[in-house]
Amino acid sequence: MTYETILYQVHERAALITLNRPDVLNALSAPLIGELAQAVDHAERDDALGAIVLTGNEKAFAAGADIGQMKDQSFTDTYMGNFLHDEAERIERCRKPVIAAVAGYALGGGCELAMMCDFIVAARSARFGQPEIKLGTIPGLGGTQRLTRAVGKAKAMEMCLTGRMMDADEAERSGLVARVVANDQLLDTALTAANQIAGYSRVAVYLAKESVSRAFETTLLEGLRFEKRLFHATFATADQKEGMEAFMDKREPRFENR
Ligand code: DAK
Repeated sequence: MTYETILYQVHERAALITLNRPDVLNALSAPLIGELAQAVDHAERDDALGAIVLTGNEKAFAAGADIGQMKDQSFTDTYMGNFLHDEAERIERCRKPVIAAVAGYALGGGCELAMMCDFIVAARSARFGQPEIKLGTIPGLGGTQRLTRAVGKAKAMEMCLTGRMMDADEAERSGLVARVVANDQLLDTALTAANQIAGYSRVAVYLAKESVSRAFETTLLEGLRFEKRLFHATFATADQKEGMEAFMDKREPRFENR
């Protein structure tokens, strides 16, 4: 498969997808989002892979949707064309864990894309923001919702209303990113985590992802019930038997994803 706006590589058991429009700070054009959705699909269908890392370059993860492409669209164009929606949904639907490895700017749709991933590892250089207000519009790909759930109302409201960016340390303190690492450690850290995840029982990984994700969609009581059922379900898998037997035998488990 050849792509024009992204790069696709495999590192052991993880796919590495790199946004690749450096001249425009990886602005999210329709072709880029389309190729990203295809690449996620490709990684999801490859049984040899257990996780995906999504990254940009040193200057930008992505500086938002492509303003040149958006600026002349009418309400009808964006509404009837369902602007970037189907492709973005494909990424959200991915069952394999997706880690965002963010250096430089993650703004607007770029910040929203990073937040769609299961967790974010940030380089010290990372800057997160929802600057749409400066363009006379508002976030449209989850910024007002996911950012608010991640960092709380006060900071989300401030960022969406003023367009202020957060640096990596503030993002980590606020719960937006899982870890901050030195710039030159970013990809290694994200790929190591992806390969660690890919080495576990895939059934257990999917169930864990599903259960944490449910916390964003339901009440605590329903979420706890859901988690308990999934926990019970793991006892129907061979991997749970293998994992616990291996622990008792003091050896490494051999998971077969069943
Ligand atoms: N779109 C297009 N081009 C962009 C761009 C963008 N978002 N961001 C940067 N570029 C281009 C610049 O125009 C410049 O191009 P040339 O002049 O070299 O041709 C090149 O990238 C380098 O940028 P700068 O010269 O501006 O670089 P600086 O270091 O001076 O500044 C910056 C970096 C990130 C602070 C600045 O570029 C900037 O403010 N960029 C715009 C950030 C922004 O406003 N982002 C939000 C865009 S709105 C939805 C889906 C998605 C969305 C909404 C709905 N649905 C599914 C409903 C998303 C909306 C958005 O993201």
